Amino acid sequence: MNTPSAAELNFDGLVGPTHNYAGLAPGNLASALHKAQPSNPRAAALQGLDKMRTLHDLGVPQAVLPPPLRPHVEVLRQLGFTGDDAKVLDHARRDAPHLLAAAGSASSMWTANAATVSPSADTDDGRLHFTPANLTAALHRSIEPPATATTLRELFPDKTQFTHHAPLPAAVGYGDEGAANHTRLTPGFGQPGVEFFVHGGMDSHRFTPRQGLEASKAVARLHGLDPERCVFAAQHPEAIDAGVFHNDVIAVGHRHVLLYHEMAFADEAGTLAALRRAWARCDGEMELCLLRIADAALPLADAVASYLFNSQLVTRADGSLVLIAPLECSEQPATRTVIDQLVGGPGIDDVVFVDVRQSMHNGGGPACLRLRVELTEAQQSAMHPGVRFTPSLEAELRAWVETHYRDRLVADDLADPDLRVETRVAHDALRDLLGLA
Ligand code: SUG
Repeated sequence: MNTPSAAELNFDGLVGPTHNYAGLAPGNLASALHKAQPSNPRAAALQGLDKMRTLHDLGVPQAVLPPPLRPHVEVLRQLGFTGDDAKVLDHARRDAPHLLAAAGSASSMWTANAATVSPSADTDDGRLHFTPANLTAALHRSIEPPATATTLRELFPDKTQFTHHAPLPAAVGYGDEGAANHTRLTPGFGQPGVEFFVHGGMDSHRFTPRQGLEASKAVARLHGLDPERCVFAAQHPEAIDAGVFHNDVIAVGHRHVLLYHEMAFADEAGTLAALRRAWARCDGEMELCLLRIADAALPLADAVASYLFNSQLVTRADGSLVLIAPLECSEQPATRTVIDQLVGGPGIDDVVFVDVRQSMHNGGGPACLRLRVELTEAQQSAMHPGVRFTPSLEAELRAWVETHYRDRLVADDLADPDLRVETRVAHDALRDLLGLA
């Protein structure tokens, strides 16, 4: 149960004004399916704010992470394009549209990939640790870490409370996609828990796994975690080939509950045994609740299409657990049946469906859009207050979106000099609004 001294905040990525569908993401079926369709950045950002408001109204502490400035002209310069910004963007549009798309992606919205976070209850120095993900699997995401690192340092500046590590080296086998492959289970906020790291297995044929075991182990070392309360498990290779590019597409955990699909892990029995052993090292009477969804009940392809496992599991103000599921889950019969059976049973008390379709079309469900940070009361006081989600911040953010966002974007627009100006003005206005210098 909640101890009053600590709370889990969900930091949702604000969708940036260049949100578009470029088909850039390896192993992500939705991204490939929606490639080159027009996007609606304004709707995407408003859907994100709607989701935050839903959680806020449930009594779940909510905050925002601001997006970096895009297009990222510097990466195009690094790749050999020269001239002023307008020329660089136009040359890329003509000669290498895939590079323009990478420079223009708003992919930082999926903050589950921003970093791995270990709360102070788990770390040997009693500080909260952040390691920004290196995101080496694709160019458009590999340019995120420097800005993410800067933002996290800005929001969590107090060195006595927070430790910020550098992203891991960018080498084959060290790919790190952050919290999307990291789940923390705990008998209660503020208490030591189990840190569960999932990496890509070796036998996928269609898609290359994104998360390396060596990367997960390095993060656990950097964060000073107790090895007896860490579990490392490989993803099932068939799942990766079926479009499970991150573990959070096939499993979700919160407090004492882990909801997972039969095909999530290469060695299901071994993984569950390791989780139980690690759980036994945590204090308290609370039993670990492992909710397994069989492939016969929900075939892997349906699980990937509906994104059931990319739901958020959150604790409502009254202590009950709520599944925040994508609207698509209510529309797909097999998923809907599974949810109806889960709700009211052990572990999950209720379900709320949210419409994040603009993000879903790029393979980003509710859980992709948030980074969980468990903070003690002192740490909550030490973080930058301007990003705490409140109804008044929400109103300001809605007005900001309405003012600065387009409602249609296609590939060539990323080279539009007007868009470059619009995104800069929006970026500066947002920093003011959030009280960032
Ligand atoms: O890295 N999509 C992202 C989606 C990330 C979802 N995050 C989690 N599962 N935690 C990705 O695959 C698509 C961009 C494009 O194609 O335009 C993209 O990057």
